[in-house]
Amino acid sequence: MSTATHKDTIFALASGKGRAGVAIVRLSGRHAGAALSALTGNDLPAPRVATTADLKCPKTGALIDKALVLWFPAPKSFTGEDVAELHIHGSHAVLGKLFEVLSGIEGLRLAQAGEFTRRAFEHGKLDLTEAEGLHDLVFAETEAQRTQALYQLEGGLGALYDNWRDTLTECLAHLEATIDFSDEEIPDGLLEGVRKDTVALEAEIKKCLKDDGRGQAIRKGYRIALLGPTNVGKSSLLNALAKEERAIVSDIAGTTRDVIEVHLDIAGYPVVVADTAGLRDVANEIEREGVRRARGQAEEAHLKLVLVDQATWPDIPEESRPFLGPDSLVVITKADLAKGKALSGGGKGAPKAYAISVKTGEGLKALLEAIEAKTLETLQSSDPAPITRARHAEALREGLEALHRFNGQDLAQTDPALLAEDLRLAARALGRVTGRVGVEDILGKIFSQFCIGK
Ligand SMILES: Nc1nc2c(ncn2[C@@H]2O[C@H](COP(=O)(O)OP(=O)(O)OP(=O)(O)O)[C@@H](O)[C@H]2O)c(=O)[nH]1
Ligand SMILES: [Mg+2]
Repeated sequence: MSTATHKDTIFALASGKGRAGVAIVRLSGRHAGAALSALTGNDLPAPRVATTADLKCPKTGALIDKALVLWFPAPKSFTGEDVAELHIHGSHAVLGKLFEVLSGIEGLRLAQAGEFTRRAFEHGKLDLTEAEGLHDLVFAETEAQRTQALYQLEGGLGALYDNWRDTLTECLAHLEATIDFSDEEIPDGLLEGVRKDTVALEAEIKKCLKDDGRGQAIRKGYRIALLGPTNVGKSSLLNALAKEERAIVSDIAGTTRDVIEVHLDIAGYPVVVADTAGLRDVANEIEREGVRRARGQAEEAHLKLVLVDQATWPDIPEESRPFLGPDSLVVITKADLAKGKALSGGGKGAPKAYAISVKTGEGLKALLEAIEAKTLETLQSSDPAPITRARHAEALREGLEALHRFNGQDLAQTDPALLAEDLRLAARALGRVTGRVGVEDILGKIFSQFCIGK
């Protein structure tokens, strides 16, 4: 871990934007203490004790605000550096004045996105998975997102990857012993033990990779695409699910062109429902682009709702048929117009069909229950998700490849130095997930996704 020392002291609003009773401005770096003293015109307060203070412009002596200040000397702070927190009144004018004054203090500058967390990482306060967990917790909107983010922030995910890496390091040490020592000095069964551990690890990583997608779906939402011909009632269903008029509904075929998304909380899980353009062959360039986007949504979706008008039921329009499958549900729309026509079942082997009417509300509850069941089937598990980002999966795949190569070699017949290289590669790949090794090149990308003040 690098022990970075930063020249600049950074500051930013750590609390939410907009008018509020209290806003928190955080300073981090070696000038934080001097800046706090200059603002209060006093000695530094006792560490970690909330203290009231008049904040004044050091140059003019003019009062900025009455504040509560906190002083966290390094290394016992969020970033591991000297940190000061100013709890001020959360108005635009107070913040504006304070920022103007802070910018005028020697050595201070506004923080970039994610810079506080990056410093915390560089000072060993958080590993990369914990930093990502912190980011996810700040953005969590549903219970499942909160639980997953907190597990990650608390080091659960990092511990899993560290354990795997420890196993590999131990195997590597045993293997290297066979290079450095003579046969008589090496205990019996050493190589067999290594093989047993690496085979078990390969199986475990493989199992986790199968679970790829769950953690990311909890972060980004379980995706549902509404698909079907024009005028079938896709936008009407979207509005019914959102319980507000999000999409334009009209009896003009081809009303929806762009994808319209609504975010729902279903049983504590995040769900993103996407309304799409009606599927049809059209000359109009804009609508054709809409249809292309609809197909893109269908590809990305965890669940496809294939909408069929009761008037055409049980025929499923040609364009919609490719979307039928185990990850789709058929929805028969406008049931209120069915005039006694039977709308159940799609025949033997056909996917289960749900008849609904957004006019009367009929069938909506059963459809929602089916959506909930599908969501839980994919996202619910008693185990925390082992992969919550694409970069975790990439590193795991790379580690698995090296491990698989290692396990494919005859340990007694192969040069231990060559064997060791594969174990080293696997360990390095896993180490990148927590940021223990070789991550300089990706740090900028990871932390720039954070917000300013985090
Ligand atoms: N009677 C009745 N009419 C409905 C129902 N659902 C939708 N409609 C009507 O069907 C027409 C088309 O509805 P939309 O929701 O705009 O259809 P769409 O599938 O989004 O259409 P495009 O955006 O053109 O692809 C509108 O006039 C709606 O009022 C329903 O359950 N019952
Ligand atoms: Mg529409």
